[in-house]
Amino acid sequence: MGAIKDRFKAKADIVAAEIKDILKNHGTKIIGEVQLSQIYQGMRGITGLVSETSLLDAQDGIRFRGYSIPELQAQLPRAEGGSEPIPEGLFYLMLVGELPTDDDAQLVTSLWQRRSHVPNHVFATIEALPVSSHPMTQFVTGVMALQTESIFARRYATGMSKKDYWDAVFDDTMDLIARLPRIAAYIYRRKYKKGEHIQPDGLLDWAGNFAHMLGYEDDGFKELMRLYMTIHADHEGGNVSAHATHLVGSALSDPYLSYAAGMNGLAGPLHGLANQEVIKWIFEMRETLNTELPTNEQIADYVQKTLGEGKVVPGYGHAVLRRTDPRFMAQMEFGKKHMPDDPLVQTVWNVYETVPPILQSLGKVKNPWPNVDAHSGALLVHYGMVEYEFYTVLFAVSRALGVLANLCWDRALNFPLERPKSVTTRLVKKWLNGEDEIWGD
Ligand code: AMX
Repeated sequence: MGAIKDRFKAKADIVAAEIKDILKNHGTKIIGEVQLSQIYQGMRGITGLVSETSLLDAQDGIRFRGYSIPELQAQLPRAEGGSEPIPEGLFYLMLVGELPTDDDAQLVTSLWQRRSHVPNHVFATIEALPVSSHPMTQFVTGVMALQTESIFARRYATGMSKKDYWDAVFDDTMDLIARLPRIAAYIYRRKYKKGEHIQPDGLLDWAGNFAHMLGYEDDGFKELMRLYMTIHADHEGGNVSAHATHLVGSALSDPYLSYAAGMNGLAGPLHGLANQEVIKWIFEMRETLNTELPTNEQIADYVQKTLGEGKVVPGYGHAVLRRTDPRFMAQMEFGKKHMPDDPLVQTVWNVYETVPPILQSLGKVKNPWPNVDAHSGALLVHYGMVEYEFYTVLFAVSRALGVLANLCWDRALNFPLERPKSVTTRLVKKWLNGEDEIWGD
């Protein structure tokens, strides 16, 4: 672990000194205005966070440390014989800020292999839940049970210097990421495969081994997992899962508690649950229309029906993005390469041709284009993973890479407790009448 930890700390010390300098010389600069409407509308467009690992551009989509998804696909290390990037490389990039060599990525793989043991009480805790529990409920429960292993919590309880917080958070981060695939695969096999569990394969990379423990030995599925785990990892700091992890971590809750909080947010239908909603919506459409491959006209009618029922079209729209999500495009490329004739995948592409103009015509949808969730389910179904309630767990395993790399940075940069100001509508009304100030403590 030493080499990566040392490299991270050396980088973080440089950035900490830069931030100190920036704040000393420019700390009072005004960076924007806040309109009253923004505080009632989910704080959209208010810049209020620092997240070093990735940056979202409304037009170009996500960039991880400056690299776009196609650039990462070309430049990150791959598994032997594979053509997709391995998530270990992306994690290294987010953490250290530099593209890893093959050896660097291999080092991350071996660190995670060594730290992947999950204690029995975690499985026993999951077993205490009804099998019918949603996989995300089981997953977050498993993570909470694993919190007994937190090095940060233990060291904090015995008295740890503030300057060592980052070190304990780093150790927890590596342990937690290493163990998540085992917990997720356990839940999948418990819920859908009669509890027939599969032991880890110590020779495989992190995502390849995850695919193996889920029960999918197809090389195509392993490649899909590498791509999936890479593209879902991070989407700058303000989305619900990243922000919740950061917020809870700012109270010095350990990485297990913080990550679990973030994943409870990911489980919401407007966030990570959308991928299960998408495939459910397509399955229902195929059943209603009684065809495997609906025409664009049939899809258009079905979209109108969905909208008429007061529902959103899942997988379309975004709070920040204003174009087709490059993560959707990366999955579309994967589909074209591995399964161009699959009718479900073709339906996803036909929906892509049909939905944007309809959403555009509503006049209120700011982004009519597909997001990451519009595509992922169809690729998974192709390989036989039809249990769509499980999809958000895959998202959660991937999202650990971004939110936990961020937590390491939060502690290394000594970011303080997050505590924005809130107001009441009563105060707003008084302020509008000139009777009170809107700023308080
Ligand atoms: N279908 C129908 N209506 C939509 C829509 C969609 N896909 N996307 C947005 N709208 C509607 C909103 O409901 C809102 O209507 P209202 O004024 O009557 O309440 C209006 O358009 C304006 O919304 P917006 O500013 O464009 O979007 P937002 O920032 O408020 O919300 C999002 C963004 C993603 C929650 C929204 O587009 C949505 O609900 N999409 C479908 C669910 C989805 O795909 N979520 C996944 C997001 C990605 C992720 O986190 N994994």
